[in-house]
Amino acid sequence: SQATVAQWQDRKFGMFIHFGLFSEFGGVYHGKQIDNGYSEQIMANAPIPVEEYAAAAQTFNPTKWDPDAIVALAKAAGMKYIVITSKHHDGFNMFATAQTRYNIVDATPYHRDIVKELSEACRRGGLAFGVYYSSIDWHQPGLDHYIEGNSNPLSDEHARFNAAQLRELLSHYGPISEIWFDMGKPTPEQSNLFATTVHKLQPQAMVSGRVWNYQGDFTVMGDNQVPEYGIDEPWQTPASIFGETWGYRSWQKRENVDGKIQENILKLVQVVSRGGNYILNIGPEGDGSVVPYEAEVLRGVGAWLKPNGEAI
Ligand code: JFZ
Repeated sequence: SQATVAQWQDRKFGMFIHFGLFSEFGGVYHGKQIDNGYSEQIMANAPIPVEEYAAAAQTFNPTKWDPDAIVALAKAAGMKYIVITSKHHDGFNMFATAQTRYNIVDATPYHRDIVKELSEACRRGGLAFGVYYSSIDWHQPGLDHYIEGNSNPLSDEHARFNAAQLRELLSHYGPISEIWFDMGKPTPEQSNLFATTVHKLQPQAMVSGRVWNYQGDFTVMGDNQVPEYGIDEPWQTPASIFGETWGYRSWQKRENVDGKIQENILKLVQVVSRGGNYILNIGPEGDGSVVPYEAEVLRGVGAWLKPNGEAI
């Protein structure tokens, strides 16, 4: 409905979190810095054999993950919502899913539902909560892995698996503000299955345009892309602080924090003044801790936004 869309648009500024099994690698494989793509896609970029990648779950134990501190950071930045990767292209699930044991609760020593605990922290802190959900899954049996997997149509079995996971995400985590679908090449029927599955269970949940086939509720701009002028539909610009990665990269150069703060204030003002929604990413480390540089950037944006936010 119009009210739902207006509510989503009014939030204007949110936190994106790319956190998953890939965070444990931090952009490094067998001692080598993997620099030919985003670090959250290291499985495909290195490449890492499926079994070897999956074995990393046995030591994935993000004990420094603190959802209330993340919510406090988002609020200090002036953000109104958080969207976290429930499942990225590697197929590893950061929530308790009954569809596969390849998830944070069943396959790691951590045994806790990251998505659940963040959803509850958001509720406590008064922030809206949404999830990123990758339609492609390099862990699916029989799937042509990696790059081929990015563009191949989904099998009907895989589409049913995704729909079952969507029902879980929409049933067990309270109100969901948006489902950030990404990538894959679903058929029109599959895109429709995903969008209607969302809307049936939570009519207010906004579906990202990357569900494809015109089934989305909002348009996602290219990463870090700010359009020259407003458009007559709900839209969002996703931005990563470094441009080259969304997931944690241990060897990332982190320079000129003041410049980075200015850059993000400018993008935020451009996006919001043109009617869009700005979602700025952090990529926590494998132990769950927030990268100090990223926290500094967010706090810097918030320090400017507090006295000036009303004007935009
Ligand atoms: C996708 C993912 O593949 C990536 O790992 C990350 O999660 C990012 C937020 O989304 O990458 C894309 C998808 C679409 C565009 C650019 C990067 N695009 O349309 O410009």
